Amino acid sequence: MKYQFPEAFWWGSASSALQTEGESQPDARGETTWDRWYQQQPTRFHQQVGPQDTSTFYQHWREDIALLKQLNHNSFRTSISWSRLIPDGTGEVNPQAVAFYNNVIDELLAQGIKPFITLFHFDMPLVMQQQGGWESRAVVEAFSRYARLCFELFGDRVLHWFTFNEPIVPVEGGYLYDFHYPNVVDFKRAATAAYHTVLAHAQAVRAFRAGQYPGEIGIVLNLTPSYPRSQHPADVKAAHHADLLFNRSFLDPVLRGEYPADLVALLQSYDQLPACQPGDAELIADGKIDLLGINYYQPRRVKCRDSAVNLQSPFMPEWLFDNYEMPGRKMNPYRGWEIYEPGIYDILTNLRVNYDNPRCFISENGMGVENEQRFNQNGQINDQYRIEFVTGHLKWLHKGISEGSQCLGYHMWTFIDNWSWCNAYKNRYGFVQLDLATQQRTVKKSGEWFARTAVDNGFNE
Ligand code: BGP
Repeated sequence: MKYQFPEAFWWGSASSALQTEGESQPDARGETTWDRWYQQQPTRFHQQVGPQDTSTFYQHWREDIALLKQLNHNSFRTSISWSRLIPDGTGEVNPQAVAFYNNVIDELLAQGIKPFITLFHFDMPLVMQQQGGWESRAVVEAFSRYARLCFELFGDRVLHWFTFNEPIVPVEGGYLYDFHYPNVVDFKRAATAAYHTVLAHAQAVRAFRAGQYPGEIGIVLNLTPSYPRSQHPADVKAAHHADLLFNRSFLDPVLRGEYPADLVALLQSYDQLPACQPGDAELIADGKIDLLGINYYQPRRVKCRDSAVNLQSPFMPEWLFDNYEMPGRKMNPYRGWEIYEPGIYDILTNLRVNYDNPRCFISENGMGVENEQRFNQNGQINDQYRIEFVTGHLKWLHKGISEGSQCLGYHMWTFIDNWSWCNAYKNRYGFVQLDLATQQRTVKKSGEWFARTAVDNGFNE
């Protein structure tokens, strides 16, 4: 069967500034929370590799864009580093950063590759974090100034903007589960940070609309469909709660312009609602997007709690549900995440049926592999597993499109193996293998496969 995709489908991949750029000396960019955390606690990072050890995109941008072209990308997402552009978050603009991002954008366009630009991909300038990070309304203001500056500088050429990448991840990581700075565990503070992120997003959208820049603006959300263990009402309710907290807390504001009433009621019942101010509801209503990026890696399996919660302990999401290890689920043996290809179709169907079928695309999907070097044959990584992973997901994506979903493209995570936060280089995801020591790049089998698929706009099976 031929899986043919719509005309002008976006084929490409995604990456981010901090994970690839390098050049993190004080005169090149301001410190981020990651630089500081790594200095303080290097052992929290896999093999103690920190954010300075990258594929050095800051130097190799021209060569890497040539590789993107070789892999027949017609689009590519990366982020601008706030701390490179404005080292202290609010003050002087760094002219070297402006020149660098101009070079990247111009070269992408010269090679026929649409630049998709994210404004915030986990890399909070340290100064902004010291002023409260997303818990602070002042930082919300600062973000919208930074966003406006990016639209002014690059908006004549960048036509696809994304305010945030996976905004819930810094909230979960930084305020609930201790895998991002500032390593706090406090639900109310998490809820406040999440709420202010939504406000920051909406202010940036307002600025974009007010400036009448060409192109469109969206956000990238990691959506994890929540499947209940059974149809027992208690399991179904648990899955609904997980969905409210981890998907709809961002999805509803950006697509419907408001929070789900049952999420508000739920948080209120546990006294966990963040403080709001007059005008917030109007601001959130103005934050509706033109384009949704969907990151999909794995679903969430949920069951009701088997034991009562200790009401003396601080509130946590796990009061409302338990994660469920479904027997027989298909696992990625090299990363430990479930592989469930129909999840991508379920996301599209949910958006089509319940959210008025928004314009969207898959902005990340990918397969992480530990010790991938073991699959090296004659100097090339033979990653047949990754080709199967991508085809499996593309088939379900194709089905969603054939039923009417407005899914406009598919971007893989990621282009070149990159530094991945606390996991550093533990799990490799790239189409291109990176030798960190020599900086040599070698296209993997999956990269060659992707190049053919992009040029054929589909594949046969
Ligand atoms: C996504 C992030 C990426 C990247 C990826 C891989 O959620 O957007 O920035 O980190 O996950 O994650 P890991 O290396 O933990 O497998």
